[in-house]
Amino acid sequence: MKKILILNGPNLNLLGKREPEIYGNLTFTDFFETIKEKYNTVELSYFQSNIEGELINKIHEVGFSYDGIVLNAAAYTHTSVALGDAIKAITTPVIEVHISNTFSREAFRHHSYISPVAKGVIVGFGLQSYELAIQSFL
Ligand code: CA2
Repeated sequence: MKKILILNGPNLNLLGKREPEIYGNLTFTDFFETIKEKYNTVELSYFQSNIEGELINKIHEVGFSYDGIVLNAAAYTHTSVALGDAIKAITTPVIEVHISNTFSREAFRHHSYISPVAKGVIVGFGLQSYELAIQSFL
């Protein structure tokens, strides 16, 4: 069975609880339960942290054995050289996802330290962005 990790960055624990006009009203844990059932031919796991170093540790932990990482680094996308370096150092392919269309938002969201080292990027399809990434790994 393929192993895929969904890795979420800062503030994504607030999904479904704040700013529903941008991010929708489903909590990520509810969404995760539905996709675990839907994609039951893969071993899906989920980790969220608001701490940059914890995200990097997780990338190191799974990055040589898993088949894929679906990463929404949230605001660290636009700031973290360290996350970009971590992805560059591992062998597991990473797909960068975003819920909102970052290109229709503020200019500082147009740059990503993840995109150059990602296998691909899926932006702006709501929570479906995660599903599209999983499908591409299958
Ligand atoms: O659209 C995305 O998925 C983002 O990665 C979300 C980040 C943002 O900084 C990126 O530019 C684009 C923000 C995540 C914050 O999530 C919240 C969810 C609910 C309420 C408040 C924040």
